Amino acid sequence: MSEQLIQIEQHGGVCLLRLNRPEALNAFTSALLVQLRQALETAANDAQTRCVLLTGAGRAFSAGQDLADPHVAPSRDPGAAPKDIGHMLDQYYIPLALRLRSMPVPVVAAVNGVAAGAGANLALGCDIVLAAEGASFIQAFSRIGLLPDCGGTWLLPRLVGRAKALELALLGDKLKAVDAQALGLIARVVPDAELQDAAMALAQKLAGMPTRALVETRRAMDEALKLDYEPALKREAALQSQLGFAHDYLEGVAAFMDKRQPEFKDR
Ligand code: LHQ
Repeated sequence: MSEQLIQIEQHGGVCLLRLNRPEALNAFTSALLVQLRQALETAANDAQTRCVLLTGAGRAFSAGQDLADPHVAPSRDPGAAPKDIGHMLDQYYIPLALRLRSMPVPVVAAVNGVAAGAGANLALGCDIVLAAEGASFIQAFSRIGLLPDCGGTWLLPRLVGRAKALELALLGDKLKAVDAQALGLIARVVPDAELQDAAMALAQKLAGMPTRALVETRRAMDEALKLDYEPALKREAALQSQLGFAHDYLEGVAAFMDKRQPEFKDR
């Protein structure tokens, strides 16, 4: 049996996925990337799952691409042909980033320690990012002669503006979690010892909410980034029409009128 590089735990409606190569700070090998994508696919197809929570085992969230992986490590032999590391992105990272961004349920990242390179940008692509006080974010790419991938060039300027995005990407310095929150890069910071409980509580809260409305909200916001104001207003109206025909709207309004907790079930 192949090594289990993703730990999967089901907690009611929450599917917890834990990157599990702690000895290498959860750096991504192709095997880890494949297992993560498979785990997301399974969660996407499981009607019981209403929220995904992504975190890391050990002291790191992820150190990004495993630089010792023979697929990407440049050969020191001067006669060897250079490797096309873009293949690694095409084959593994892009499908993974797209899968995360199009999950039919909200995705929470609980950043438990350092998140570097691809590890940082996959976390930042999640819907709500929580971090432990001791966690940090590093756009490590420039340190090794590369540019931010896994959506970094798209996400960073949108999250923090061009000036700070370029500062983070060009310098590749370590950004503490509290500073990441102050910049608007992530949503919340909690004390280290409270991260797992706080992230699970948040994920459970999201799992009890109207999943379809949450996912359409993400979609509408991502689409609105490409639209002018009036088309964005019209897109909201079109999506709202669809939500208005669905069970959860009926249930949400009925529960409000009846002064009881709603039971949402659309996905
Ligand atoms: C690692 C790694 C690592 C292997 C720590 N690989 N072993 C996409 C597609 C194609 C090509 C290239 O890239 C990409 C996207 C990317 O992600 S590029 C960016 C790749 N990541 C990095 O450049 C980060 C490299 N790591 C670091 O800078 C540091 O390790 C950080 C700042 C993450 C943590 O520093 P420390 O807390 O001081 O830990 P450490 O450096 O001592 O690492 C602990 C161990 O983990 C160590 O192994 P050892 O056997 O000596 O205990 C490291 O070699 C290993 N490790 N990152 N990416």
